[in-house]
Amino acid sequence: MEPIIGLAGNLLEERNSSGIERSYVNDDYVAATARSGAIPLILPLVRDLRLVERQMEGIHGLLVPGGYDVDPLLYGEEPRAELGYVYRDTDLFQLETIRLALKRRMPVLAICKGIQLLNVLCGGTLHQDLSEVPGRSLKHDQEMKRSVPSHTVTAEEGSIVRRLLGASFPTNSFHHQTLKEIGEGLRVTARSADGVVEAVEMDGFPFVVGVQWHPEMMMSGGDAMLPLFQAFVGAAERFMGEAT
Ligand SMILES: [Mn+2]
Repeated sequence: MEPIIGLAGNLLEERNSSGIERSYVNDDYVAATARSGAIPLILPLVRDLRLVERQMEGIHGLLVPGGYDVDPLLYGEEPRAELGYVYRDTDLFQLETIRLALKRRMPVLAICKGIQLLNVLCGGTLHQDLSEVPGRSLKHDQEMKRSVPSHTVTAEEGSIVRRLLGASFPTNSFHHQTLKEIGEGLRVTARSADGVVEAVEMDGFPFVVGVQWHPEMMMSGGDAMLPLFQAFVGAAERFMGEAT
């Protein structure tokens, strides 16, 4: 039986007078999860965080997607001029899903904003804009098709990403924020050539991986990121087996 992967939902604000907000995740997350042998299930954002525990009862792995910028007040910083749009409710909901997943030792794949929230949850901080990063020289907001890789990432020895994707591999890049101080329990396992953190992992857990690139978008253009998704789904399958 396929494991169920919970996709932590986002809110999309209509930028017109209606102010309507839609619960959603990008279809790439759904498609990539389904193609990797799992059943995707979107967990809609709720503002009463007491509901999240039961919302997550039926899932075997948590995928945290990309989204708006993280509220810097959540990691003890004032907003800088370069900060983008922030919607704190999405941060609070998604942080709660990660907290509960870690509490249950459930597999987690945290993508883009997901890796940033994972870091903040563990007490880490972010660069609010890449212009703050000393020595930053690469273009991390590519102007190319979303499935096409634009920069190289180098993975640490003994890491999950290296085992699955190799010592050095190309990724796409769509971010203007990045990890600064690394949270407790996390280990940086991949960087781009200018030193920007591109992956973290949590030792002592079966599968907790955060990546700054968008593997789900690359899945629409080929199989390079399939091993990452399959390993995540495999870990969710083992979690499902232990739970029953
Ligand atoms: Mn990048």
